[in-house]
Amino acid sequence: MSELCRITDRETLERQVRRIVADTPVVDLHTHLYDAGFGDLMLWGPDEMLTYHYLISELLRAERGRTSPAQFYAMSRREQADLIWQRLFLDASPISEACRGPLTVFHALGLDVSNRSLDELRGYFADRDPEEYTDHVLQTAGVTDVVMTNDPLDPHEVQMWEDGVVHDIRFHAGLRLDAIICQWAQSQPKLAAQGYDVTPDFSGRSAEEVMRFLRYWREKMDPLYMAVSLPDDFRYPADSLQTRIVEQAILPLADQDELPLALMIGVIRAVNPPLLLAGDGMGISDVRSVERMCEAWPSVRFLVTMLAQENQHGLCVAARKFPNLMPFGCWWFVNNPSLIERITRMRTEMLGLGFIPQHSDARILDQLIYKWSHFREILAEVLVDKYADLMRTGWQITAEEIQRDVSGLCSGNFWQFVS
Ligand code: HDL
Ligand code: ZN
Repeated sequence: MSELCRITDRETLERQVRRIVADTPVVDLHTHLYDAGFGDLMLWGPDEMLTYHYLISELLRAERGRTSPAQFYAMSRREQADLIWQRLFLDASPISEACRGPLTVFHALGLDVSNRSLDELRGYFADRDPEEYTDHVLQTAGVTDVVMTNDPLDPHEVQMWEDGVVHDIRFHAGLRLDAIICQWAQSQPKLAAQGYDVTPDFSGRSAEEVMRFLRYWREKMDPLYMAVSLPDDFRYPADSLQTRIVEQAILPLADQDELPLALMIGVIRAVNPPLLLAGDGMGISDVRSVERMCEAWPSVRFLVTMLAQENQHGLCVAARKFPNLMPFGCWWFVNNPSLIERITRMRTEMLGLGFIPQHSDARILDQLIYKWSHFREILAEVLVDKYADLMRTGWQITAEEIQRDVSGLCSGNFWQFVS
């Protein structure tokens, strides 16, 4: 190894790691974003950011006894954003992670938040061209590619695909399965109406017909993977309808068509229904079910993230046992600095560099800026400590090796796993 590239002191190590982590482009493997080709499905700008469902749930707590969920949702988007800005940013310091996010975005865009004028901030976004702004946000966030969430039973989105939507190649499809797996009662009639021979109890030719339906949409969307959010009580094996659909249609398709399967496990939908999208909660899930799927389907590649912090250690242990299991991201209710740090430290200690540390779950384009800058800060600090631990043994690390490692975490591990 050449003398020139050895890092011999912590100060140099910190400088190099922070630079590399800040500058290394990422692939965002799970988002709810759409590019401008999808028209009104693309969400961006301050009012959309401020009415992110994470902020809606925080607003409704602050508004208890004053504004009901129904009253809030009856407001215009602008009125909702004005109320959230007033209550969560002006009437109290915006220290929650969901509040800090938009401020990070405004700051990264060079806007001055010190006078706290939402109308002035709105002015920056007026007349922006969505495609030009997309380039600016991706470049500012250091994101090269994102994976969308594409539901083949969403009539609005389906029409766009059927009409031949021309979309941005940086926005890859993720074939979403929740309507099939988790809402079969509602979806079965829709599939039957499209000519698929499927039954309410998933009997007869239902499994092969669901596979035929998903293969149609694989052709249409060219997804990088199939994905589903599963409830905390999902079990495998089990005699539940949900598990039968997974066992008889989804896993065989993933296996036969070599299409990776992303499992996001632990959501409890609508724990408080009037909150709508903001009303989902979480439960502790069963890692043994993940292990049994990985064991029963060794050639299927499973991307797995879990919603409960209590499941993160078990997921790391499971990943040590099953090479076809790739843990990813700090999802939703664990996407907070204190938990991201704890989870990422644990993953490096148990999986080395063999995991995908983060995804954004962004719903609004601008969020990419804060979700990734907040994460990069934490990743850098974890890696500095881990490389410093190595250096104390006499092991010498180079900037080139750090770049190699960080590129794997930020994109290489994902491309290698799904290709
Ligand atoms: O099921 C999912 O993909 C979750 O990410 C939900 O969409 C959730 O509402 C969310 O946006 N979490 O960040
Ligand atoms: Zn999501």
